[in-house]
Amino acid sequence: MHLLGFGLLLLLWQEYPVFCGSSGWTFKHPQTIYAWEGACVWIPCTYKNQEEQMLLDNFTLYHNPEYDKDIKEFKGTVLYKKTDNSESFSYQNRVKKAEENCTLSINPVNIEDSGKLGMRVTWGGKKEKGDQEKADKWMEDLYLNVSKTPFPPELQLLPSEIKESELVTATCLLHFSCFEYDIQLHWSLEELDLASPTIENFTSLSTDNIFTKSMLKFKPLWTHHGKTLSCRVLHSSKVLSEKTVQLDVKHRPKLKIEVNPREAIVMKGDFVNMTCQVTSSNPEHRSISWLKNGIPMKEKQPTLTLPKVTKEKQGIYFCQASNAVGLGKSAEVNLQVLYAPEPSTVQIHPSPAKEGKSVELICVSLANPPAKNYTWHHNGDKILEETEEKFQISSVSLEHAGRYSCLAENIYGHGQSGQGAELDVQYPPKKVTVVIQNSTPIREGDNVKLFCEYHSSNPNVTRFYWSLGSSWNQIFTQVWFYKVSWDTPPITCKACNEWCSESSSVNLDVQYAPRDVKVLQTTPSSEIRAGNRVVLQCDFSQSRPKEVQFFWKKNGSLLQEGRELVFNSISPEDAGNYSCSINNSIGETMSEIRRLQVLYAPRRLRVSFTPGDRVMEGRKAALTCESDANPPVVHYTWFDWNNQDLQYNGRTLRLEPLQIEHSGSYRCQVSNRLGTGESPPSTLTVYYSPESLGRRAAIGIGSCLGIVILAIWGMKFQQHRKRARSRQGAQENSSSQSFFVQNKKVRRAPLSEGPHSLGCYNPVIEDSISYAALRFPEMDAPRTGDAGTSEMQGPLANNNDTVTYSVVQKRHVGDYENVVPDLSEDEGIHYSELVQFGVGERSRVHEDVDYVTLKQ
Ligand SMILES: *[C@@H]1O[C@H](CO)[C@@H](O)[C@H](O)[C@H]1NC(C)=O
Ligand SMILES: *[C@@H]1O[C@H](CO)[C@@H](O)[C@H](O)[C@H]1NC(C)=O
Ligand SMILES: *[C@@H]1O[C@H](CO)[C@@H](O)[C@H](O)[C@H]1NC(C)=O
Ligand SMILES: *[C@@H]1O[C@H](CO)[C@@H](O)[C@H](O)[C@H]1NC(C)=O
Ligand SMILES: *[C@@H]1O[C@H](CO)[C@@H](O)[C@H](O)[C@H]1NC(C)=O
Ligand SMILES: *[C@@H]1O[C@H](CO)[C@@H](O)[C@H](O)[C@H]1NC(C)=O
Ligand SMILES: *[C@@H]1O[C@H](CO)[C@@H](O)[C@H](O)[C@H]1NC(C)=O
Ligand SMILES: *[C@@H]1O[C@H](CO)[C@@H](O)[C@H](O)[C@H]1NC(C)=O
Ligand SMILES: *[C@@H]1O[C@H](CO)[C@@H](O)[C@H](O)[C@H]1NC(C)=O
Ligand SMILES: CC(=O)N[C@H]1CO[C@H](CO)[C@@H](O)[C@@H]1O
Repeated sequence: MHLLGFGLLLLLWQEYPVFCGSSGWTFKHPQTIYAWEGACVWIPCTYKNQEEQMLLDNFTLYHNPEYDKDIKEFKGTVLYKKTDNSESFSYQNRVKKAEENCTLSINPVNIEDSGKLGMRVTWGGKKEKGDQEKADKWMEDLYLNVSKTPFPPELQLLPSEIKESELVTATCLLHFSCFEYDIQLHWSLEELDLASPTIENFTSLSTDNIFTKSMLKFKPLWTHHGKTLSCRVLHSSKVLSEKTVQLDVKHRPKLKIEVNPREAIVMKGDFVNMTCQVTSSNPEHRSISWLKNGIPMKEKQPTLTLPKVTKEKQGIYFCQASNAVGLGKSAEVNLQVLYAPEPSTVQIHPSPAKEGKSVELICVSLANPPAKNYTWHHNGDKILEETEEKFQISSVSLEHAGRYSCLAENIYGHGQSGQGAELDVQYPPKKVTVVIQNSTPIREGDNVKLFCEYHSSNPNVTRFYWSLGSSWNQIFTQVWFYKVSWDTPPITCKACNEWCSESSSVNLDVQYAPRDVKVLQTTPSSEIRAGNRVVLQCDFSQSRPKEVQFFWKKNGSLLQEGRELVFNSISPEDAGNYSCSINNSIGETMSEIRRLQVLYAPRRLRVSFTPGDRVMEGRKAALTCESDANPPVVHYTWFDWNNQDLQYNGRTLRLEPLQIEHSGSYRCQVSNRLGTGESPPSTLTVYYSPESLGRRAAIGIGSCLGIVILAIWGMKFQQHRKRARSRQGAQENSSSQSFFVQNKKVRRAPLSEGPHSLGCYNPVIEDSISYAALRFPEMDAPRTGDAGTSEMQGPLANNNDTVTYSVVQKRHVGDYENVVPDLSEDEGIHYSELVQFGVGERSRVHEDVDYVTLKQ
């Protein structure tokens, strides 16, 4: 149409000079009109003149007009003519013209009508202002191309390269349209239908162009490749013409996979082949490759051969190939290999299992189709109740431990039972005990070896813990306790693998000597006085074994056995350090020393003289009051022979200078808070000094002494003789008095002077004075107070062993007498010693003494 439009413009431009100078006429119509024999043409046409009021006079349509210069008129076949008087002529009655415009129609149109058509138009001007008739003429050309047969439409595809599934627009264009000749454009695709096409029809019959058009929009499939698309021109269902185009659809390779056997289910060991065929590819494909389960295989050939399939060949296969458009894949083939169950394995979850927990056993045996029937074995024995693939033991115990195996079965047979699996049932150590290795009872201080033993354990015990009462220490299975104490607490051990088990606690039962031994004074509760009943008890806190023996010791030496030490009447001599000891089979424990004090009134009183009981006047003498008391005496009272209190309270009474009048017997009296004691009187003799002698008349006093001695001696001697005859019987009692007499001459009777009770003598009367000292063995002082009987035993016992003797000794008189006796002429002097028991100390002074020994 553009071309036509352009041609019109060109024509107008060419025509323009023709009408140069005349008023402008504008015609609009298609330049060339196409049609075919038997159809019709419709020529839309409009014209326009600048000047108004111009009326069309005559209209003539020429076929191939020629201008005749001679007559200055066009010549040719007139197809149509109309004059202003409304006369009209239509060639063969085929041509028609619209009233208002120059639109023409020729129906039917013949091939002879082809050629140039010329429209000769004349107008008559208005006869206004009368002068000159105004007129105008115009010749308008157009071309008519009538073919003998209907011509085909134009067919165009956009885009020019078609890809599968991409939208394509096909345009079918026919340069023809006529109201009176109905045509349709019909699309068809060889052998195939178009999937959801959209078709748009257009018809144009305008001054600009004339056409009939149909647009087909579709997405081609790869199968459309090579097929022909045709656009047919139909008139009254009759095909007038058509235009075809072969579709070139670019697409990925299209592959076809074939399996032999077709169902792709084979028995193990069968032969399988697969072929891959490229059914279509535009452009040409490159090489084929195979994939199994999505993983590329090595094979590049179109045929994949699996000579003896195994279960590993099972899977999903496909092949693929690519070209410039992309990658094409074949359909998938799921190759299934059927086989009897394979040797089974057993899975145990969890493994190892703790006793009491739940365990699941699974029989794993590959098979296709999957195994249906299962047989379970435990340690070779069939488990009748289990026929499933898996089963549970809700609370596993030791009896479940062992080897499990299973047999699986499907329609192709049963597999072998494989190795199976071991169910390892684990548990904490069982029956943990502490074992004491020592065979004999354990004694305090022993070294003890203990074992932590257990009955069984799975897994093995890895560590042991020991507890002495509270905290735990990791040690070994055996443990030494060195020098166990008597109060070792109970011992517990733990044996542990993954878990720990504790033993019950074990008492070592340590044996020990009695503990906390002490002396208790049960009676009296306070101080002890002589004569009291005293009970001491030996006490202890504990002892193992319980059998004990008690021993008492006084001052270190064994006293007696028994728990209690009883003094019915205690004496001062019982005072001392006491201790008790308790023993059992393990040992002996000694108490601390208990010091027993006995309080008693004064006893054993005696007055002693220093230097002696015979002192010369003018010298000095000290009198001491000796006593035994607890608590000790502090207060002394002295009495003379007249029972007169000497008003002196000290222990030692000093007389200085001595006078004859001091002679006499003295005694003392003492007391403590327990009582009072009095000594026997003791006599002090004061004799004259030589000076005094001169003043005194010598009176035979000495004879007095001699008589007295003789009298006593005679009596005593006879007594001894009797005893000698009766031998031992008298020994004990005769201790008290023995004496000796030695006398040369007795010149004088003893002078008896007042209170001088025990013997008297006249010391120096003559130069030949003989004298004798008579001394009595010491006797116990008379007691006062409450000295007990037991107190008496001590001295008695001593007396049995000792000697009582008396010595008559010739005294030196030189110290106070200037007449010294001649010792060498002492032959006349007889000493005698009476030894009563033959044993004992002798007098310390032996020299110049003659003895007479009388043995009994
Ligand atoms: C010409 O006039 C007819 C009426 O006489 C009208 O139907 C037609 O559309 C006109 N053609 C053009 C091209 O204007
Ligand atoms: C008519 O049209 C056809 C196709 O367009 C063309 O080949 C032919 O030459 C034309 N005939 C004339 C006489 O112009
Ligand atoms: C276009 O024309 C065809 C016949 O040529 C007809 O079958 C189709 O329905 C028309 N489409 C539309 C949208 O008019
Ligand atoms: C595939 O197997 C079939 C049937 O067994 C056989 O006919 C065919 O030749 C085999 N193809 C190839 C490529 O081996
Ligand atoms: C498998 O079990 C089913 C049902 O328990 C039984 O009928 C069938 O015989 C068993 N198959 C074999 C091969 O034992
Ligand atoms: C467990 O103890 C036993 C006996 O002592 C021994 O034979 C075995 O090897 C031990 N097992 C392990 C895993 O240590
Ligand atoms: C106690 O023993 C010591 C030494 O063995 C001894 O000297 C002392 O006289 C004893 N005393 C008594 C009261 O037995
Ligand atoms: C008794 O024991 C005391 C200490 O407790 C000690 O001083 C004293 O000498 C002991 N007496 C004897 C006689 O052993
Ligand atoms: C206590 O010791 C003595 C002497 O050692 C022994 O004979 C006696 O059996 C012991 N007593 C006990 C209860 O073991
Ligand atoms: C102007 C013009 O040429 N008019 C002519 C129209 O046609 C009639 C009859 O054919 C002629 O007489 C007119 O002269």
